[in-house]
Amino acid sequence: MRDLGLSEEEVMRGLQKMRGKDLSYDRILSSMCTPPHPIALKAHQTFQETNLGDPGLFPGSAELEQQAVRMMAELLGHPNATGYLSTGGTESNIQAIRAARNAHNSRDGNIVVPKSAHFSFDKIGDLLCLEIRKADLDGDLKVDVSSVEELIDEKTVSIVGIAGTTEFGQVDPIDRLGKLALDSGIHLHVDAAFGGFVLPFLKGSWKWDFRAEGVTSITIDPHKMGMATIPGGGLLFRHSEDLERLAAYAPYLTMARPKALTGTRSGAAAAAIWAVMNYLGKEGFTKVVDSCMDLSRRMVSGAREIGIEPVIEPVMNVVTLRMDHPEEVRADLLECCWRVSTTRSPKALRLILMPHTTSENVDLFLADLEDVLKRRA
Ligand code: 0PR
Repeated sequence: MRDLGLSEEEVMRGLQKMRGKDLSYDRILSSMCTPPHPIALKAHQTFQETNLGDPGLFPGSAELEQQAVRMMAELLGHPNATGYLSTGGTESNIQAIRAARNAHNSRDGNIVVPKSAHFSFDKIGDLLCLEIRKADLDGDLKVDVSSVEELIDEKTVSIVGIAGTTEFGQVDPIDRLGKLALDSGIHLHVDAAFGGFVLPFLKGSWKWDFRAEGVTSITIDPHKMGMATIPGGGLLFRHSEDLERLAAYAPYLTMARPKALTGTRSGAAAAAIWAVMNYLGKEGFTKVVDSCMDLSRRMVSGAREIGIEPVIEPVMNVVTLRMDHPEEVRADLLECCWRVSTTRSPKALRLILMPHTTSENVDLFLADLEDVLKRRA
């Protein structure tokens, strides 16, 4: 650190220089994040100094958190669900599995996750000393329930289903997993980090949330399709005793039994989540999701016109285009300033059509993709 401080102008100049190195979102097709909704930014700024780690000092912020949790609980089909706002999908998944492990009271257990599970589950295995068993997928890239069943034994503390897989945006058969969990007397955690703010606004009668019997907890991320500021995550439990299993004891705080994984945590995130949900309402979110789905369909039909097929018909706003060497195509597209990602199996180019993407950019992207593929042919 320097001995003497800089002027405000010098600091700001230094910051702007670095900010200039960051990419703007418009040509990013690889991210599950998007610029926060303007109302989220305003809310965030207003609550920047608040700390939900000591909620008695910030009762207004704490009320916003409770109300945001209640809105999400209602969205997920169980208005009485309890939970808290986390830093994102990783924390929510850790905490859900920690609650399941504590309910099982075992220290050498296992969990069964789909092969498509997010890498946060590998961290969970390490952190919570659980064996991570990976179940096969079917031809549609949904988890094969019979494979899950085969992997369960008396040491299994939870099974996991994904409502919106990271790579393909697929939804596992949560209702069938729920029945299996009930029959086996174990938890079913649903990772809807991405799908949580998409699936409720799609037409169709999915049973993937608390409406499916046997679902004990759900991860839902406002900082992805919820358009809140980072870090904004959510974790909900069907039964309040599962949330209690996360409590620590801190008698000197204004809340003696905090449940979050982190100590100090941002009230600004709670304000941002509360603000976007109230500002947009179900009608506003439906428009956002409709538009992202329109763009996904536009991407797929444009790809078909240049001879590329999707791996699956998009269930959500994740489009995967099947090809042999997606990493090389990705590198070529980078030269046209497009950021895309790739999948491992089956091999594909992965595109996420987030609220920041426009139809003009989808068309420009498709034209560049066609050029890249022609050059490689
Ligand atoms: N569960 C699922 C299904 C996810 O897709 C993700 C993240 C998580 C859990 C973990 O969430 P946090 O990252 O909030 O802890 N999915 C994206 C991914 O890993 C996150 C992401 C977002 C990556 C923006 C890159 C990026 O630019 O691909």
